[in-house]
Amino acid sequence: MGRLIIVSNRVTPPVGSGEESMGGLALALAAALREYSGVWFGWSGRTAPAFTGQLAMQRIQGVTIATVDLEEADRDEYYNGYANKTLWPLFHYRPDLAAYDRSFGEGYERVNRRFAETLRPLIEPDDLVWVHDYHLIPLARELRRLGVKNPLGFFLHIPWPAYQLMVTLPRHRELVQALFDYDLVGFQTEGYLQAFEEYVKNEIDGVRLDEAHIKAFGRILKVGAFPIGIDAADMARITASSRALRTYDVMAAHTVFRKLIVGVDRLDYSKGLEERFLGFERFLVDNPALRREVLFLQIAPPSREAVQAYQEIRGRLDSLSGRINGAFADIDWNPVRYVNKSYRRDELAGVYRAARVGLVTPLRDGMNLVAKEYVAAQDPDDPGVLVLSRFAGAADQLKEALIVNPNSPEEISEALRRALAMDREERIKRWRVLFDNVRSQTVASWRDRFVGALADLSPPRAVLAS
Ligand code: GDG
Repeated sequence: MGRLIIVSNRVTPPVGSGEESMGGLALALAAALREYSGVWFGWSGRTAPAFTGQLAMQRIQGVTIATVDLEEADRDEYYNGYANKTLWPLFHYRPDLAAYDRSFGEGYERVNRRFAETLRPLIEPDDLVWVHDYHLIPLARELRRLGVKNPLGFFLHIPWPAYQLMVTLPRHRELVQALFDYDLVGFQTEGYLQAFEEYVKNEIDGVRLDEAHIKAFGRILKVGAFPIGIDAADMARITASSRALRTYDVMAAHTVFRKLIVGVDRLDYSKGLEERFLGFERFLVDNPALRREVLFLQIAPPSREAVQAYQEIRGRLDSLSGRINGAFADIDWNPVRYVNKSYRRDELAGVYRAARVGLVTPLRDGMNLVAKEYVAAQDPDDPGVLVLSRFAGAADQLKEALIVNPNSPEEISEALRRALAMDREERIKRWRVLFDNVRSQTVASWRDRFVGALADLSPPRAVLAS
């Protein structure tokens, strides 16, 4: 097999950062690049007065990283525009938040073209190219225009929306057609793959040829569900690190005679934070006797702050947490601790382990890695309980969690009551099944399955005569 070229909007880790601040996904992709050798290409995160296409090449911990600067208009129209104001809300079932501005679509096409032109000289004949996420759907089309014949794979980290939602997107057909310039397209779950297939059947008259192939637009595309996982062994290892232990002790000291409920999410409307706060408030109202026995810690580092919907949700959460604390706090206790900053991975591990309940209630989520990290960080002899939204991709696999509809404050309240009352025996029983899943379906196996499927394009990519 040739080299592996990974393309994503941003190249994580942010240059110069230590491993403790990298996400599990970044670690896994970096490890793949060390193994297969290759290049990780993406936007530097910086803007320049004019686009030059100048590549900055660096070697960080055995991985070659190639980045390019964009123009301010690129950032506004492509990243903050089409990617995060149009596709993200729509794919997370929020058409009410989706903005359809022609300049966004133009910026999106332009940046994909620029990415392709800048990346083209780096691609050698035997390389496999693996493109990540909704920012870069048209990249394969642009690379093909430049004569690239290599196997091109695409993985969508977020949901694929239901057919009726997809057709609300202006020029949806062009976007879907662009996916057919890849050889392999991967989704997080069978459900998202089915939604994609439904679109192709209804809208293009496409057909599923077999388990793994869809024919449409005169092309045959290999497809599959590739549920992403985490490095469970690494999570267990960092849970025993000195910083994780110190964080655990701090949390334990703050919750003496109390049980900790924890949520960890980017500050994003798709994560269901408002609904979660309302569910917790409902729990306090419904269970006066249990009130002083709990502390709800929500860690929510801000993200995409240039986008208005993200500024608005921040304001609403500030007032909601204030309202709950105002109504229920005592001189020595606040029910909600809401923090808007990010923590190191080893600190998060300590927090997860100290929490009796992991509260993961997105309204929509491609997978949700926090749910898996929470499971991996638990003490096998005294594990906590995962409360999980049915609308997270992870709910397909983590069936022993307490599954809830995140839109229902009553269901959240009831699940919290059950989780807090659950005896050790049942907690252990459920956790073992969850942990087996998290331990066996890791981020490395996800990566190897995807790269394996891309390397093995049999029957080979066929461009049918129209
Ligand atoms: C997208 C899809 C899919 C969070 N706060 C801190 C921190 N995090 C880390 C978590 C976790 C990661 O960020 C978040 O991953 P999620 O999967 O929960 O969500 P998205 O960011 O929306 O990711 C999602 C994922 O892609 C992978 O395919 O699962 O559905 O939306 O690893 O731990 N990490 C650190 N400090 C924090 O404060 N260090």
